Amino acid sequence: MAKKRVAVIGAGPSGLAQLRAFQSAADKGAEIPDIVCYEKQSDWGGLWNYTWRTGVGADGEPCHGSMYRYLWSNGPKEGLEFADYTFDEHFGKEIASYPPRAVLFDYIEGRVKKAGVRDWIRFNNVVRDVRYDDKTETFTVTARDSQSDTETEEEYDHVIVATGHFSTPNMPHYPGFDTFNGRILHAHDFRDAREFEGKDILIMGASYSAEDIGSQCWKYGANSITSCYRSGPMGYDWPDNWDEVPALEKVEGKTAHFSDGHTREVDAIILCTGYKHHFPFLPDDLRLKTANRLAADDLYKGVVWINNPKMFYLGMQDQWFTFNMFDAQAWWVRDCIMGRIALPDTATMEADWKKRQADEDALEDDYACIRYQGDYTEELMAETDYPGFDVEMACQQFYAWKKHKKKDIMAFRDHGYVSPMTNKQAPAHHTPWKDALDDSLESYLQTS
Ligand code: FAD
Ligand code: NA0
Repeated sequence: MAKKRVAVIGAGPSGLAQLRAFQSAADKGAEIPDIVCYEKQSDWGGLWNYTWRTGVGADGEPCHGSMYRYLWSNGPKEGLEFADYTFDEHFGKEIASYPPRAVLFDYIEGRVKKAGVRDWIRFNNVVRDVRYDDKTETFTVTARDSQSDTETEEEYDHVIVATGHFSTPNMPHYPGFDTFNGRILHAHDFRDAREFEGKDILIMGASYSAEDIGSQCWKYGANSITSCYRSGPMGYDWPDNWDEVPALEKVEGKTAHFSDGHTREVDAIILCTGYKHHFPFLPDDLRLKTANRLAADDLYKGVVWINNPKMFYLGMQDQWFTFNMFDAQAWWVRDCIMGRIALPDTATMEADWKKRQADEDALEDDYACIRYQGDYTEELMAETDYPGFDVEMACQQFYAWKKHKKKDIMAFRDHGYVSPMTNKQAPAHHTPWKDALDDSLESYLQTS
């Protein structure tokens, strides 16, 4: 029988987890399918591959990057650590718990360099179209190589979509935006907080981007920060020059009007209003449509596209757990493709995601959400040979992180946590986050 062919779309943390999953099976002597990974950027790492570009990239495609300079992990690294490649192994020592982007990029890259899977990736290749043929039971993947300016069309038995879902901005319109006398941008296009030094800024939204982009602007010298919420406030004990206020109603000139009647003069508006699941390369019958939630629509076990179970999606959930959850998914998808895991009938798969959503809807608070996603990760891990880890301990680190944020939102990154992989306590970072203006790998890793 001819070898199966598998297309992986995207070489971010999810796609790379998939490559590592197959490579680890090959390492143990299994015969694996032929894998081709399409990556539209010139390097791997997904969002962790920083670019200064915004808008349209050099290849004429929408720029994928939503990362900005000076970003430090928003959760403790102990919650995202790979079970098969620890921070300790990569850096040769324990490092502090909230690594900046460059440090996490180095860690992600370390594992796949060791696995030797770079040759499986076609860089500068944007997937433009995927079609399924019922007669041949294969997918045709059409991609454009931006270097050679040529198109390829190839057949695959399986397609795994790992293109992320924090790249296409959700951009609401409010009255007065079209005549605002300042800059309006989405978090996706935010790059360097120093642009807003001395400025009065309005942040819209009340989630991670709002919290962190506001914090960056505060750290790098914005004059004032006003953040406004639609549903509920973030509710942290903000610094004196940060006000959290109710919803924006309109802007007039540079004046922002809020629903409680008060007004504020602002120089720039940063829309931290979230992202859309967007798959312009997929036709209706293959395209996932879901809200940003812990149990996505139409995905059995959170990964199998129930309308055509030869197709898979990785990392499409909202995320507490990240890299090790993507691993759990990738190992599970690998085993499904390799015939080690059998899929049930469509009705059972449909009932599965609906039950997961009903369970999610019943969760009472963030602590329960963390546990829920930990349980999901554990469920998938238990069905494969992924090394596994102490999920309960990882949850405990997340709980401590939440308490540290509540206590002091500008100092939570000064804490260290215990690795669920090595059981070792991370050291405190040498400089408090608010004073550490250099986010380079060299600066972070120095010991004093
Ligand atoms: P991505 O990282 O988005 O990678 C997707 C890849 O697919 C990209 O390389 C892209 O170029 C490629 N691609 C897209 N479309 C195509 C196409 N048509 N053809 C070919 N290739 C394509 N998580 C944490 O754990 N800790 C954090 O501190 C953290 N910070 C974050 C900060 C920001 C600003 C954002 C937006 C997210 C953050 N996240 C964080 C969450 C993030 O989602 C994950 O860490 C991770 O990057 C998701 O990996 P992914 O591979 O699923 O998607
Ligand atoms: P994110 O914060 O970009 O995190 C993504 C927010 O936008 C919600 O508060 C929502 O309000 C609000 N919103 C949406 N539409 C609105 C509208 N029309 N008017 C006003 N407000 C609106 O997005 P979401 O989806 O969490 O919140 C949208 C990801 O990026 C996260 O996974 C996070 O981990 C990652 N991230 C990480 C970091 C760091 O690591 C930094 C930034 C982002 P409502 O009313 O719907 O609640 C440091």
